[in-house]
Amino acid sequence: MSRINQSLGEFIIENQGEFAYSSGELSRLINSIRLAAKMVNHEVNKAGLVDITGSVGEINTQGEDQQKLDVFANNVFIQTLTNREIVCGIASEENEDFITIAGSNSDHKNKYVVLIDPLDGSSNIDVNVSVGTIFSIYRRITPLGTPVKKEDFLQPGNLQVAAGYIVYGTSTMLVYTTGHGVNGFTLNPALGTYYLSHPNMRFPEEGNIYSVNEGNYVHFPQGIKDYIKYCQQEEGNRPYTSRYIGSLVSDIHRNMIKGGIYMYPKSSKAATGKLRLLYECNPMAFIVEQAGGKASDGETRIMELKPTDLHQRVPFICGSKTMVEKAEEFIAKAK
Ligand code: AHM
Ligand code: MG
Repeated sequence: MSRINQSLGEFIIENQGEFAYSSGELSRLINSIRLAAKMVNHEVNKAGLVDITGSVGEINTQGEDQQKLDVFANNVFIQTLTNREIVCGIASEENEDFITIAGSNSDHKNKYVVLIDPLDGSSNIDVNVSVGTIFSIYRRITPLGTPVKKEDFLQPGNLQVAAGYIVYGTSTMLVYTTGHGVNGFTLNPALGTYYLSHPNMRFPEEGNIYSVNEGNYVHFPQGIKDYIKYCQQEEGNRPYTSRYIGSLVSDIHRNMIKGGIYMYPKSSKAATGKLRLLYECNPMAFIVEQAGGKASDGETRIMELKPTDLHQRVPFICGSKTMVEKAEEFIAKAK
């Protein structure tokens, strides 16, 4: 039973049953993420005050300019998880390869791997728009006691044990699932404690918000163009409202509360879209589905895709169930 005003720490203790194979490891892992998120939050909040915004002058693995806060967040999450010896490996959107964590006894005894996008939407930092962290947790599939391998990270989304995001917005929220629904916690900055503010979050079945970068319209496949036109037609509860922050976590968070669809389709400029299957789409898909919504690449359920590469990109459509189904209908029709 969830109680309002319950802290995240209390919630984790009282809901141990949620944590499969409850050796306490997964709850300690979520605890470490919540701690790292507080450190990142502190830094993000003072971004306008100190000389920490802007580019660090390096290019990350996807050829994008790395922002200083990206680097900071990446280090904080990796160090927090490494120092606490909770996981056996970490893959980050900011690192080309995964990191193996042997543990102080070099016994490779931990069973979870974490995949993380430490600071998503970081180009928004300079203009004071919200950003997020996204994480995904799996049990390793290679034997305990041996170093992790790439295959431990290349698991389909439907094998995720937990996933979550932190949105650094007007308030900071941590939202996560362990496969038993979705709960949202808001950080009280004065106390440094997250409180259960959004118990059992549910995507409305139907909504009236569509979120897509329409600047790319001419490059979209016909099915997506047709669906966008459908969103704009006057009929029933349409035209829908267009809302696009350009910060995945915030766009999906809003749609989960108000009802809506988010799309980052493939285009003639980007054949597989922009978003990364492992660091962005799978964790968000797990949360969206656990909240009663739907997530697909336009044809196939995101969580059933078999990853082939750590930094693989896929088209991503998610949100209120009936809206995603309608978009899929248009895509199928245009084929
Ligand atoms: P990032 O991981 O480099 O920050 O990029 C991901 C972000 C998402 O948060 C957002 O939905 C999308 O990129 C916006 O891209 P675009 O500016 O092409 O619309
Ligand atoms: Mg990202």
